[in-house]
Amino acid sequence: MGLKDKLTELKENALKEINTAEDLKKINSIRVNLLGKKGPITEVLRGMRDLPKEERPNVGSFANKVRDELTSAIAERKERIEIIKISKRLEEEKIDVTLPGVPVKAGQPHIIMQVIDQIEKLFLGMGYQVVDGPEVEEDHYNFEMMNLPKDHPARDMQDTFYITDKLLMRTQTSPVQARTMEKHDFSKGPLKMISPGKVYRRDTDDATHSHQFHQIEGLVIDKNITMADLKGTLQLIARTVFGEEREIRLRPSYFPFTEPSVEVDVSCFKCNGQGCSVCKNTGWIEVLGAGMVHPNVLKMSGIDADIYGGFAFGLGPDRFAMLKYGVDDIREFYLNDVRFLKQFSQRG
Ligand code: FA5
Repeated sequence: MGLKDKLTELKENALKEINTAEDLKKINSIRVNLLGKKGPITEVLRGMRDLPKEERPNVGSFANKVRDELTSAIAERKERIEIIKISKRLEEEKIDVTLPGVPVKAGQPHIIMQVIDQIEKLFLGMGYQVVDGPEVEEDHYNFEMMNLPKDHPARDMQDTFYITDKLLMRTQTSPVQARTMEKHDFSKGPLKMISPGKVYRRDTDDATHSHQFHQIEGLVIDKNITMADLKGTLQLIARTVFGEEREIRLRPSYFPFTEPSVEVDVSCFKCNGQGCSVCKNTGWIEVLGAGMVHPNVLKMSGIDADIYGGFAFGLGPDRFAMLKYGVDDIREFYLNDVRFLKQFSQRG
């Protein structure tokens, strides 16, 4: 058999093998065997040495043609195998859109935030602005502008985390009162604001006290504001958050920045006013302090106390949340145990 016939036969057999190869591994091994240095084509070409000189170019170019044909047959087959592989995968990985979905675990606002949101909504509806203040506060705003000069004995009412002589972790949201009053332009109308946020005190943690807790400050300054406006506002807050059934009481109290001052208690959720360990046997839980803004506070913020007056309050959303949801230990709010928190889902 001549070399050309040998090559033709080899090509036909190789093409059969190439076109029936099922995977890339197989096609790669065919390529190496067929076209490699020890492969049959190289072998045939070696036989050219025995051919007469004039026949060599003819056979040589035929051999190159065969090699090119096989190379492109291999490339085509390779591509085909890839396509088959992809369509097989697509077939296998088809998504069944009728299968039920995997539920996604959604978070929710913390129970204290839920109370703050509720109170914010109530006040926004009455035209109050919501104001933010810094948690790292100046002694000047936290105490002095609130009518608590240095060495005033009432500073002991709020044991303080000091950072420097002049800087502290605010013990109350009341400094936002001074910050807002200083900036207010009364030609544009009365001042009505609330300010929710975190406050810090060196209190010993127990069932109703935490060293970090929340307050919502409220402040209204205008002409002719009376104690009756304050009482009506406090009653509205209590009814909105707790419903009609829970009672509130006002007790005379003292704050350096209000005169007169009151403290507001809500009847204990646990014993319904009978007295228990949560309310320390009083039947009541203190939830907020309030009063008529002291003239000194107005004056220090540049407001004419002969024309303007108002009321202020500072309520504890943590205590509100305890009463509203029947939580008998404030520390639960700060442990962030998901099993506890998810009991109060807004989604029901
Ligand atoms: C004040 O902080 C005043 N700034 C409130 C105020 C504002 C009075 C404006 C008048 C005018 P007091 O220290 O009582 O007041 O705290 C207010 C409320 O914060 C309390 O009624 C209580 O609900 C809450 N509270 C106080 N200490 C703690 C504590 N350690 N843990 C949790 N809640 C607390």
